[in-house]
Amino acid sequence: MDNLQGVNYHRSMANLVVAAVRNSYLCSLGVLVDAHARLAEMFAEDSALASTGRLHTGLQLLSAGPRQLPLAGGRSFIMDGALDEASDPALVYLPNFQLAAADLPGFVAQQGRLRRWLASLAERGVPICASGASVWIAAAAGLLDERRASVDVRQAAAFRRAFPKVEVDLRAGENRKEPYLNVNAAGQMPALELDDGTVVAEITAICEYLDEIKKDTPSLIGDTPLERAATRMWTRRIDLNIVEPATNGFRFSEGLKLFQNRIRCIPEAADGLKATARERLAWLDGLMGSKPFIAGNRISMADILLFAFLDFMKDVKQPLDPGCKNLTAWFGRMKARPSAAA
Ligand SMILES: N[C@@H](CCC(=O)N[C@@H](CS)C(=O)NCC(=O)O)C(=O)O
Repeated sequence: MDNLQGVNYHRSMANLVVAAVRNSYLCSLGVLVDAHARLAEMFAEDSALASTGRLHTGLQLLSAGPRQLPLAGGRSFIMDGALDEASDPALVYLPNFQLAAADLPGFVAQQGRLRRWLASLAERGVPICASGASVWIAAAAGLLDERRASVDVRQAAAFRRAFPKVEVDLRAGENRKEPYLNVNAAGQMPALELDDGTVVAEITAICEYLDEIKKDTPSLIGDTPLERAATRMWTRRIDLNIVEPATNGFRFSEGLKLFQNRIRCIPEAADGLKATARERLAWLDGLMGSKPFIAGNRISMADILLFAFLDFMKDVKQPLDPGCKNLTAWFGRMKARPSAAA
């Protein structure tokens, strides 16, 4: 136990404040309270631990609303006090709470006192953790600006609109599980959720939908049946022959750790898939000749799809072969467009 000498347990375990709003899930706190109690017992019973420090469990359950707080599940709980009764918190935890997604923005806007209290503690360096819907409160208090947050996928679109300076972390594979599968049964991003709850998925379907409803800008699909056919032909060739093999090549090799528990991965296919994408790029390079854009003289969805994925591929060890001179020049022209920087 010698290596524990000097660690300030008194400080590190002291004064945990749980600041709850109505409909909070305080039951999950049972685990935390039990852990504290067990640690306190260990410190009391073990003479080696007792000599290194004293465990002070200062858990306070504070209400951001009335003292008798209604909890999720219809019960209520008499809290230890109000926010201003916090005694020098070393850590603040905001538990998840239950509210319909549509009501969240309004509810969060009403929590001005809690937001100001959190902001002032954060300024003093007190760590603040939030789970579930409480992430909205932390974001509204300005604690997450320019940072990442995990948000329930059903709330992700509304959260993005409310807090555009917070990145929503979907890399943890939530997209391959319920409840996201209710949004997009294919388990992939992007998915476009409309105000009436209808979902459109698949990149090309989303682009075509947006292109059709936005009549005041030039079409990226085409203005005539033939232009549209050419865009769809090239888009399909790029999607099936370049994007899919290249991204699966990545998923089955460099991305294997991230993807192996989400989808069927075939590591032995990775090299072949990458080679397929390279060959099809070389094929496309030959067909490009001096055409300014993939489908001819006008920019289209085919250019944007390929540009976006080549930009991704260069970061995952599948850069465009500089020998593909026409495509390299085209990529440079695409990158120089102001929209590429947006
Ligand atoms: N065919 C799909 C492909 C989309 C795709 O590859 N999405 C990637 C992100 S750009 C994704 O969801 N990756 C996470 C995963 O596959 O679990 C589409 O057109 O929407």
